[in-house]
Amino acid sequence: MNDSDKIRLLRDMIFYRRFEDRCFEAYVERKIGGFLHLYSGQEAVATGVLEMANVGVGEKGDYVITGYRDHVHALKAGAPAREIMAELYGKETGSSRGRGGSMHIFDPTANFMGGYALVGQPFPLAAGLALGCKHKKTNQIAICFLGDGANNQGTFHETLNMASVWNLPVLFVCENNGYAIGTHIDRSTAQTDQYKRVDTAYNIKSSQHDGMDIDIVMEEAKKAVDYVRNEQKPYFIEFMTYRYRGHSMSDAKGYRTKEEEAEWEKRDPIKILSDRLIKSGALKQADIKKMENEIHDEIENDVIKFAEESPEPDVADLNKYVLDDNPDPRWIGPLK
Ligand SMILES: Cc1ncc(C[n+]2csc(CCOP(=O)(O)OP(=O)(O)O)c2C)c(N)n1
Ligand SMILES: [Mg+2]
Repeated sequence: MNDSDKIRLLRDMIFYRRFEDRCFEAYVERKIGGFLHLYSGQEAVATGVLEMANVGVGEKGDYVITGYRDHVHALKAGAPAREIMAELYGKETGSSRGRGGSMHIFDPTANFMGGYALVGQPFPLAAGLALGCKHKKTNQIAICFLGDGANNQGTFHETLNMASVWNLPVLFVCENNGYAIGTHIDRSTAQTDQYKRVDTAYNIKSSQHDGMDIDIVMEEAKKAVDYVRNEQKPYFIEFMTYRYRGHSMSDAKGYRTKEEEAEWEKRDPIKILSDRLIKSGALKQADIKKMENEIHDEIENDVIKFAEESPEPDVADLNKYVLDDNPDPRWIGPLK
């Protein structure tokens, strides 16, 4: 990968960090309501993995699916930032027409299949997407991102077993940030190395890597993506990472220490890549400052402006996207 690609990736990650910081601010201003789970600290995982996949090419590309911490995955998959922000604002122009909110970003034109509130829900859906790819022989794969906590759900075990038995082209990406809400992984999970839970039990190849260094993420993700596509088999890749903010906006982080946070922040994914690019002479500190300013302006003058100025959904449309011609007689139809 050449310097200009690395600079583009740095720009992506700075954009994602600022996007999320701006979400935080808009939430405090009560412009955004409901649940809001931010991804700051974990950017190298979604950015690096999806850089190695076939995304941003519309419906011929790979499928991407994840849980509720979903903004950055959707952005990197190619969903427009404006529409994601408008969704968070509950506006009609949002990616789910303002009906879904933060946890339910969905963009079929980017093959971004959501955005799910229920922990573990995307596992079987990812297997279904992969089964479709296999049947249609399209050479697409499904990429399922989920947290460490999700691996204690029944859906994880059921899906990994089926994916292995049926040789489904699905890449499971475990974002191990050490916590499920306020519960440290040591208190919830017998085998804390997630990749060890799948190789023997489900006969799926698996590995564990640093998730803070995007160069490592890309190198390992490339091998995993190629394996899934070429062998038509699942792979489970685990990245060790950290979320800087609380689980959601209502979390004061009382369960962890400032020292622990500071240790992880030393290995910030944006810092690692920018230091490397400065050291190699590809960028100067002033170039990064300029990039940050441009991103700041783009988010204010385009993304936020679009969300603020977009209309609210019309109350008359309350039932518009609710199934209302379901032939099942038990279906009572839309509320009158
Ligand atoms: C089926 C279900 N059970 C419980 C919850 C409540 N809940 C929301 S997030 C979460 C923890 C998930 O942790 P992890 O998978 O590690 O993801 P992270 O938040 O760390 O990204 C739980 C238990 C839920 N949303 N869905
Ligand atoms: Mg977690």
